[in-house]
Amino acid sequence: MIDKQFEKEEFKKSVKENVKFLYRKTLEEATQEQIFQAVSYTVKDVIIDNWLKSQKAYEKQDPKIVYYMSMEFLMGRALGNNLINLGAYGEVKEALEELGLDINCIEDQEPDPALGNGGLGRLAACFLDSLATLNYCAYGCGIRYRYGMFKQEIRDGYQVEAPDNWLKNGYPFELRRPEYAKEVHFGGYVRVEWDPVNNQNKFIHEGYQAVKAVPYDMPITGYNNDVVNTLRIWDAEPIVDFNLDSFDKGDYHNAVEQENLARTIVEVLYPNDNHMAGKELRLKQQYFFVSASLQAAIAKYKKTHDDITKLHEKVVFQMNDTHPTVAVAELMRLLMDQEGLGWDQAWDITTKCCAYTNHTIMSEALEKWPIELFSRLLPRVYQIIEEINRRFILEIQQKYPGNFEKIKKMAIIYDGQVKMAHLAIVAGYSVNGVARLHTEILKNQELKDFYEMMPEKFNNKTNGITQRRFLAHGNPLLADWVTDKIGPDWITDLSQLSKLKVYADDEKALQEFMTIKFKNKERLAKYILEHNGVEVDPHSIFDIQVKRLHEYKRQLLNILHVIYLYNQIKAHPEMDFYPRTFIFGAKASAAYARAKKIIKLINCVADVVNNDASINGKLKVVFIENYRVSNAEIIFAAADVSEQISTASKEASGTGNMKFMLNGAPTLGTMDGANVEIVQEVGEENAFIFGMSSDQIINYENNGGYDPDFIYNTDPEIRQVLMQLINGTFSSDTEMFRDIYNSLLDKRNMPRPDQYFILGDFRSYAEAQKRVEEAYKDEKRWAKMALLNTACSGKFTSDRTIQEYVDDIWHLDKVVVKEN
Ligand code: 26W
Repeated sequence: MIDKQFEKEEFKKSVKENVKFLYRKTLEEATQEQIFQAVSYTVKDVIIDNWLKSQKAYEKQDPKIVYYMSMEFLMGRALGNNLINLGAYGEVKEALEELGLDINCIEDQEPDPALGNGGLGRLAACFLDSLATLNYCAYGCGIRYRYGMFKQEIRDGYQVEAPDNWLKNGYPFELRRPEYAKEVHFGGYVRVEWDPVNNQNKFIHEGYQAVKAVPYDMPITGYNNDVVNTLRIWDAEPIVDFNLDSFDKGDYHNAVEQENLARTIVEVLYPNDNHMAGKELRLKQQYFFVSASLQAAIAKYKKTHDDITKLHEKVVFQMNDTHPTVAVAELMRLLMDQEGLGWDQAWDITTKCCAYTNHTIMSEALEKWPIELFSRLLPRVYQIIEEINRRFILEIQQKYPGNFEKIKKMAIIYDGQVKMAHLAIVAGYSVNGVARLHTEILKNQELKDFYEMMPEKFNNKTNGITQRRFLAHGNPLLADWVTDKIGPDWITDLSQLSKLKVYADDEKALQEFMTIKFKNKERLAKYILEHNGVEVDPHSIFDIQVKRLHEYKRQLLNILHVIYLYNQIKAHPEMDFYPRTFIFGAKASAAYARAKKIIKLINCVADVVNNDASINGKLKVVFIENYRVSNAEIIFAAADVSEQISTASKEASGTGNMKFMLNGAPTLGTMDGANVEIVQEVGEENAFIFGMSSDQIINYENNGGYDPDFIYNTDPEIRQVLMQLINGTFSSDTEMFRDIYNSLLDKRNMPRPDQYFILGDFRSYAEAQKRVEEAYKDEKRWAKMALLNTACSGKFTSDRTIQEYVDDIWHLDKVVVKEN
């Protein structure tokens, strides 16, 4: 049912009024950005009614609440998504047209709230969408970074980072909630005092610096169910005139430092993905949002419950990787020092409230904090971790008497460091991986000792994505076609897509499907022309790799193969070759020099290939600048081939792979992460699988690596490609790509050359690419394959993932908000 607010006339009136009220302008005078704001306020108004209604329903029904604790939420734009979920996109589009406005232009005015890096942050955003849609009460807890993920500009082929000042015009979909502010304390020391009344020690934290945490709430709308949940992100403000305790009075320097602390703490998102830097400010950020969120959760619980020992019946904290793991010690602190519980009771509650998700096995991503830093910054929390560690070591000794290896491998504090994953596993009641293969690797390799000691904690939750954003909003043509064929239920039940299988041999349906793909390719071609100035042919195969730039994801393998194809075409101009457009999009962490060089290489290859008239436009290479959620939606819809080519065992799950599949692009990939399950769903004949298996890779790794020299010396075509990195083919500066060349071959290169088996998998990849070309030439076969990818993607909805979390870990209650 359409809300009154979204009746066209009402809506138009409201937009005009907002423009007047906000900017003292008429619609004709207002800029597109101002109109975006006005439209958003109209939409927010409707959302706020549902938000209040949801709050009322929750108060009445008292459901268990999940707090999804995450340093990152990669939300993407809110306006279009909210309109989809409110069932009002069509009406609003028409209303805007009647006002002479294009909804796409209006949507384009919104900055992408990019408060995340990549997979982990986007997963958090998909989960919030599914939680609201499935009628569960959930809070996202995070940080309101002033500057989110940097904007990527490409200058002379290099990545240049520009600040992302997403709040500069004010963000319409947030609400400041100063009445829920909390204090967070850093530094200082702990004084112990005997408490004769309760017959126990009292720990008093003194000499600290305090920061005020102020929450901003963003509404998370469910699909067509009136549910509005909350993403609560914390801003930091100086404490002045806020509970300044007597200790601080007159301490001018401390006051100034507190002011600085508040100013820096939420300033910027660390743009590291899968690489731990050990920066003090990052630990401050973690403790800041965790402490504030826990305080708020406990306060909320106590408003309507008087027995804190039953907290776990109403509350669960899900820790999105180890980044918020300090939560377990902070919860202990709050339960003991604030609520007055003893250790055993506090531990019992904590271990029933906290659960941990692991998102990576990359060893350089594992968070370990130096004791010195940790104990200085969080003295009381560190004391608690020490005690957790002491008790855990006793447990190890009891279970494995005399086995010091176990202590060495499992201790929470060891080698001068606090190991956050160990803390999360010991204190959490659930440990999950994010795809079947990933969970098996955790159990049998990375976390083997923990799995053997506490097998009951380990479980798998294969990731998913929300079809509301990545099909309904991102690919309206295909969404309408699907609805036309099987009805609209797929929007909340993606398993319905399997009904499309009956069209796999229906020529008319296949043609419609491919016509939509073509139109989406034209849309992307237009985007590329506007943003990159490169003309690409929508009749060519759109072969796409978009994701963070990382060596393990092997964009380098992709571009080396492009060079190889280029050489082939040059050497055999008469050769039969189906035109191909290789499209890349990727941000590299600002400090990751080799990753940035790979971007430069892609752009240098693009320069040469795209400007070589002798190849008749058979090959094009495009690097899409500033890959982010908003352009991702357009990119997935237009893909023919989905590149998922990580070194097996390294990609925990991947979620881009699922977005491509949903939009009808077959996977060209390794048997890694969720690719394994994608192939299982769609059938091997509808994917292009290549490369070494995770077992083979792990086996090599455990036995000192493999020998890329052998390949270099015996495969002249690969050798030619490598030579071209350093002989001036792609840069007159022959040193430009020396480091990349060395990384593949140089034995002095630590820990070993070609760590990611690029040469080892090259031939197998090239053969798989050949199979892609053959398949694409057979139009009917390709159409069937593409359609079947969409039809078999039902498993990969985040609705399914969330329901599994609810059934196995969270045990939430369904709430009813919308009365029928
Ligand atoms: C401490 C620096 C740091 C920052 C981010 C370490 C690790 C991370 C993330 C855990 C990296 C990440 O985003 N992992 C991705 O998580 C996705 C969601 O589960 C998976 O689909 C991806 O395979 C995984 O790389």
